[in-house]
Amino acid sequence: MIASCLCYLLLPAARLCRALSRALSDAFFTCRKNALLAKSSSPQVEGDFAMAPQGLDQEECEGLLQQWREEGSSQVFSTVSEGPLVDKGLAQSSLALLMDYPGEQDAASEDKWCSRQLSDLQAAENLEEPSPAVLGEESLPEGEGPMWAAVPMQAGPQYADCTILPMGALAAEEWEEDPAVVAWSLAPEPMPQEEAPIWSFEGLGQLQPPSIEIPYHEILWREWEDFSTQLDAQGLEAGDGPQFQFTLMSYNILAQDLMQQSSELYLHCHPDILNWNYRFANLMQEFQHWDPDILCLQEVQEDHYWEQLEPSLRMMGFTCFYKRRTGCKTDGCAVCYKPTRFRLLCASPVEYFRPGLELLNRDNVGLVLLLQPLVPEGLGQVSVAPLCVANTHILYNPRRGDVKLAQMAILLAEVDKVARLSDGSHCPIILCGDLNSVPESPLYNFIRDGELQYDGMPAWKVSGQEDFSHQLYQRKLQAPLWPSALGITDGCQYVTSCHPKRSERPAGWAESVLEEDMSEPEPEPEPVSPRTVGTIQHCLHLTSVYTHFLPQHCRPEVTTMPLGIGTTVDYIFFSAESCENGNRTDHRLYQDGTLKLLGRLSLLSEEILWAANGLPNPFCSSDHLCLLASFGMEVTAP
Ligand code: KL2
Repeated sequence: MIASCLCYLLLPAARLCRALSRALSDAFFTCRKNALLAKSSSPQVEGDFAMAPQGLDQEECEGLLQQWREEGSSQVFSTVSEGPLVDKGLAQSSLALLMDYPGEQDAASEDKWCSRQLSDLQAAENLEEPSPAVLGEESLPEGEGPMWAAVPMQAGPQYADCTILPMGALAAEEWEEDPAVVAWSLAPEPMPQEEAPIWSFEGLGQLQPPSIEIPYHEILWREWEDFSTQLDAQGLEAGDGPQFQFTLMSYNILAQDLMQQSSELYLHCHPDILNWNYRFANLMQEFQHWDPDILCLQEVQEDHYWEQLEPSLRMMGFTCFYKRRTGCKTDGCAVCYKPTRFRLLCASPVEYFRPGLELLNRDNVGLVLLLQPLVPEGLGQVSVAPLCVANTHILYNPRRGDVKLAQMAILLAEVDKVARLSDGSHCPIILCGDLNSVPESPLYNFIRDGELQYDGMPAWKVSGQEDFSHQLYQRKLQAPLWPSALGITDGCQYVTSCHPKRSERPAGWAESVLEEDMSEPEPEPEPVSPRTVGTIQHCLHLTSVYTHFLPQHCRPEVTTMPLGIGTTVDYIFFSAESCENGNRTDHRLYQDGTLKLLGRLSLLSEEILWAANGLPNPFCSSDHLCLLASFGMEVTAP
């Protein structure tokens, strides 16, 4: 810890100077955070975050705050925003690359969404616990202006104290009343690609409306990495022939209840930025900003889902599915997709809890959807394979790698079932979520390599989160990892013969909802072999969108920052074809298969997040970063 802090102190002076100039405009949060840090009883928190607030003493802060109150924040900000906007050009061009689907948001297609969504939601109604008057009946106000800004107009009692702010400029009075402004409303607006001034930074001052500068989106700027041109160069035909392209986001949004239960993890945050209404508005802005076609969320609190997230996401054109954790946990996973881009074939909530089984006595869940890509009409008579999307939040407990592996095995078995085609092969798969395991850990390697020799492995080793090697008692993994009664083979497939028909399944079993008739006999699973005692396998060929390393910074990527320690636990895995190299003991090599990775939103390093006072901060409203990737699927003649 001390070494990390020293390392941070020695970061190049240039970054500190830049951060110093930003600190002025961040005076309010800085001030309050310093005060909080001074009170903090946790030396870890103090050590890690002490560097973030730069250069202002208490008096200066109070002076600036006073000025803010007297003059309105915009004036305060405009006086400190004159520095060179170094990253702006990159910002603009990166955003522009995401604007792949012009015309989707026109009025005609909105109409189409509505009817489509209704029928999908009616399907959803059968799937989950009945929701409090959210599905189907009630009429939502037609949004004029930004789609989700209309949400507060629904103001039933549940919205009474909701301080959702509209997109765009905020009036000075609003700033005075609520300094916890929605930071995303100040982020640069996406621009069409041709207008993006990628060639020069100088002219940007004029191109921009007189903007209020908040430093966070500069510090935390995330590059869009475009691989489509590289694929072209390698002859991997990303651009050849028609493709179905889509973007997918995976995001642990930090359930409010969990945050309050572990409040000691958030002492570095200004209380206002931890307020759910602030975070909700900010998260919505982030969804809207990146505008994914598929959104996989973790730590979605049930009341927030039904009362705020689902209605707002629906207004943004999403159809949403939710699976709450079992037991008394109040959060769960959601998968949302644009019905303009996909048609639902199947939705399968997955519970990992098995009564009476100690290995599976935890309340984590997953959610698997099978989606049929809808090819644009202009492409004529062509077809695309269905896409299987699995989202999960695996157990946190760093000691219980055994539980994590068993949870993953259940998810893989469900994915195998949902994604299996009539010839025994699998359609393209995306498996994403918060796996509470680090890169190159046994659990991670199991997903990537399709095999894990676990026998004798200490349970804490599985996730790589923490080192418990010093502990006297260490739970060891022993074969078999799970009892045969679970009905899952060590190849992570359901034992078809033990598989009760849906109607015979015990109460509480995760029920599949089939929109189309998929009840024909299930094809035999592709055999996974050879079987070795003490080894588990799976036959889905998966590889990670992210490489877990930032070459330009020579630093590891970070997806979350508990107590200032950056780590990767969130992933987007996708189907990639393996290139057999003749030696099965080597790591398999992968190339993109029917799913081509076209781009991704770069992650950040721990050091960069320190400069923004860690996570959450006024700009990023979760303790995780979102993951975002763009894929292409081959379109074939039928
Ligand atoms: O690491 V997480 O945060 O993916 O962001 O997943 C879990 C943890 C989440 C759901 O269980 O709650 C957090 N110490 C710190 N964080 C915890 C703990 C704990 N003991 N238990 C749960 N969480």
